[in-house]
Amino acid sequence: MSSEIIAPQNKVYGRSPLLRNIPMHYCPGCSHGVVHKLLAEVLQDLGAQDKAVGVSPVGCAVLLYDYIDIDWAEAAHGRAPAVATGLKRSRPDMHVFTYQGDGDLAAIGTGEIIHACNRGENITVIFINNAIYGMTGGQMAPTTLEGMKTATTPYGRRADLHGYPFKVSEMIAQLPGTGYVTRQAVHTAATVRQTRKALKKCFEDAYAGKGTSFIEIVSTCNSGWKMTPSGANQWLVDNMLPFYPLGDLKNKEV
Ligand SMILES: Cc1ncc(C[n+]2csc(CCOP(=O)(O)OP(=O)(O)O)c2C)c(N)n1
Repeated sequence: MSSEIIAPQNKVYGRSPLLRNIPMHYCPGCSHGVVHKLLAEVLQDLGAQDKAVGVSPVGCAVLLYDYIDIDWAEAAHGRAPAVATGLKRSRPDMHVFTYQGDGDLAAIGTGEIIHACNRGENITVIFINNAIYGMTGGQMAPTTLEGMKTATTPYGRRADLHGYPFKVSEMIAQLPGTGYVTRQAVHTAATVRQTRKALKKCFEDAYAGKGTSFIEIVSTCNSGWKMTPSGANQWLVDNMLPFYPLGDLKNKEV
């Protein structure tokens, strides 16, 4: 099909000019690459190449700053919301965002994310929930499902021993400082399109001063989960989405 007859909002391939042409370091099937591409497209749509600063995490996405041609800061594990707070307060004219995994945001960085959202910092938070510590070898994360096998829960997560899986977005939506809180995924063309729309709204709302925008993207880590890419997508549908249902959790119009 020729690209001319595909409406721009339906395009799920092609390369944004903001996406630098470097080799991809992610495992085949990893959700991070898809989200990086969407992020580049949304920043391009917003004309934000010279008006955006991202704060990249520690985790598999640590090299995010290499992929997208905007300004970046790199934060210590879990500290991205604190760094983003400083950036946004000193440059309110910029789109400021963090990009964090579940180990980064929901374990070591729990304090930072709760307080940044409770203060209502006008930033966008992109939260990649793959239910595992991908970079360090697949250990249990706060969002690991009950029964899910990881490197540190080889017989499956047990709530009585390891605690309950943490629904981060539900908690974040309770905080008065958040404006838009949504949970999306990128395992199908339809969910990729929906995530692109939600991501754009996140940036627009935070820029308009509506408080913190928070987008959780329910993701796969097929290497850490020890599955094929398509097997991981199916596992996400069968196990992750019933516990982490997709959709908007809060949409505060200010
Ligand atoms: C202060 C600190 N503690 C621990 C680590 C080790 N560490 C690096 S990445 C990581 C987990 C990453 O998992 P997640 O944030 O879920 O991202 P993913 O790799 O799955 O995308 C940990 C614990 C570190 N680099 N710094």
